[in-house]
Amino acid sequence: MLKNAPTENKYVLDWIEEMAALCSPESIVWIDGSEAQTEQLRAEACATGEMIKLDQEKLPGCYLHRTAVNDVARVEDRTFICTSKKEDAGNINNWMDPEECKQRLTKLYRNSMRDKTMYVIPYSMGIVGSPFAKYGIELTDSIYVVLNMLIMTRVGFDVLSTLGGSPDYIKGLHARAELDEKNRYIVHFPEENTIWSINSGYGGNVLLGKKCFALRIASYLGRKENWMAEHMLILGVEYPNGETKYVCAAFPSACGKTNLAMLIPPEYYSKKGYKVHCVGDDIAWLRVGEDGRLWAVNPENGFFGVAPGTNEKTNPNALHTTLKDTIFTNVVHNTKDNTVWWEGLDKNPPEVAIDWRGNPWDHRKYDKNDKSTCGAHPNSRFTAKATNCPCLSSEFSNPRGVPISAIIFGGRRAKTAPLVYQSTSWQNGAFVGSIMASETTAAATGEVGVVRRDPMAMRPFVGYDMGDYFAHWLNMGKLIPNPPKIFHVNWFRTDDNGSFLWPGFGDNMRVLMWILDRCEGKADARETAIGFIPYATDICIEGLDGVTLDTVEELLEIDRSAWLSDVEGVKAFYKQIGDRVPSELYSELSALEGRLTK
Ligand code: GTP
Ligand code: SPV
Ligand code: MN
Repeated sequence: MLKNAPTENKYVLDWIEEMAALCSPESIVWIDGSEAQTEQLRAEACATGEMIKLDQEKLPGCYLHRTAVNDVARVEDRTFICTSKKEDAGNINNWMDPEECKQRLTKLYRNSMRDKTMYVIPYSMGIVGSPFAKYGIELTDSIYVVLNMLIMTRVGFDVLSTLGGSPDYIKGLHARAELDEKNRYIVHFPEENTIWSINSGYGGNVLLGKKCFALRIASYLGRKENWMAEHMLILGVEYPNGETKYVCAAFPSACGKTNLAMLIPPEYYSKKGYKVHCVGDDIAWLRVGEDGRLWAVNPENGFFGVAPGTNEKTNPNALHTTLKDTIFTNVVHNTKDNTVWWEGLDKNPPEVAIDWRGNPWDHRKYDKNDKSTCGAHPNSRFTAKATNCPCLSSEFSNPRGVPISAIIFGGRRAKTAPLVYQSTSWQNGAFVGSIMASETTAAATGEVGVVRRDPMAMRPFVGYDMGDYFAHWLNMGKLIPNPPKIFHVNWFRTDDNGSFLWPGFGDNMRVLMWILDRCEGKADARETAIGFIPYATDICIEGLDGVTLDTVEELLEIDRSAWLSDVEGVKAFYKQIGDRVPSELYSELSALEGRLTK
């Protein structure tokens, strides 16, 4: 079946041969990245009903896809790190013995592609040929996966020619199989550069370049090779004098990365000439540059963004990015004009519509307190090209990446975490990242809205032991002569009625400016038990409706008893991680406790 293969790489051909023998596809098709082949695949997916072609005048190049009802988010309980020693995967990850895992999954893959086509997708995370790029090949039986990978990564035969005869690529095997949730597995063999995914057709479970490779496998490689793979957006703030400063921010899934990455400055700033440019919205690969600073590249080529809540006010840049060449997943289909809709897009839900499950949808029955009445799934998404983003940074395709002034951690915390605070050193900043917590969201299956510890927003994405991951952070600090300053933000603090105190979205720029001023030594701060806190008067609220100095004071308040109970939560969490948590972090924790009880 591998006649006329576009490569002679023995490591590639032998592996595909072996996987094809296992899955028994009817044919094998190599994905070349050409528009002609892509168009043919779109047509095929539409012919079988796998995708719906939307109105091509209103939404040129746009399609709708619905996944199975039981398959709408990442499945963390079905995600495994299969290292030969259990302790190398750590206590936070699910672990399976690699051989046992392969045996179990081999049974599931056997003949799973009978009568189907196996697509071979050669792709690059990062600019093909650049020193920071890493290559992968995904085998899949899903055209939807192929079309998404074509948007999210750099696909083409140039990947194969750049790889040459080398074995240095990530092997990914994906089969939809029966979409059986009980036999759904997302497994990683970091010691073998291999990813196996079966019985899912959804996003992070199956677009293997994204969470599986660019975070789980890459974090494992980064530790060995002294770089970092992080769940971070990258953005640049351009000053009126033309200079641009870059920051990275790590927030858990569905906690505001895409929104922050594409923010539109409030008029107060835009009038003065400030601009924000998006380099990435989900993943950053970070390396120490020759100049001693930390440099970031976005290894992706598109955005897999949360649809609900995206609108002309909250995130016009994201909305405009999705107006062409976009695949929508699990949103509402407006069958009258053949367009799409989701909760929070506008106040005009379609009269004649199909919901994300594929059933007729009556918006009059929508009850915002009952998620089952939603037209779009809360984790419905758009897959859109980075190059269609109106605020895409000119540095997006710069293989060197961008130098980072600040790293920002953040989560959803109704209480406890203030609007912003600054750590006191790299070590203290790593500690701040390690004690992060956030209310869970619909991006992963399971309960929504419960606080869980999510260090560096990487809890579901570290491909090895969490304690070793913390140690790697501390070690990287020693390797960066001029490290970024580290901050923590919380856009989600609520008042006693449960309403957000902070307007968020574009107005988050006001907090970013304090952060950048701190990096330049231009803004003052108050030293508190948890770190440096702004003086309320230093957060610019000019032009903000309904936010007073008192609101900002409230947003910056630190409730010592809430923090002390958080400290107890951290102790329990560190204990759960196990004995590889570095002693430096325990010192930071007891110092924090000491300051809080003083
Ligand atoms: P992933 O793609 O899952 O990694 O999510 P993300 O971190 O990119 O989150 P995204 O920007 O898509 O935002 C998720 C949800 O949070 C959306 O419903 C947004 O409307 C909401 N959100 C984002 N930023 C803010 C903010 O500043 N304030 C408030 N209140 N909500 C926000
Ligand atoms: C996330 O959950 O953080 C995402 C979506 O970015 S997924 O690709 O499904 O992981
Ligand atoms: Mn994400």
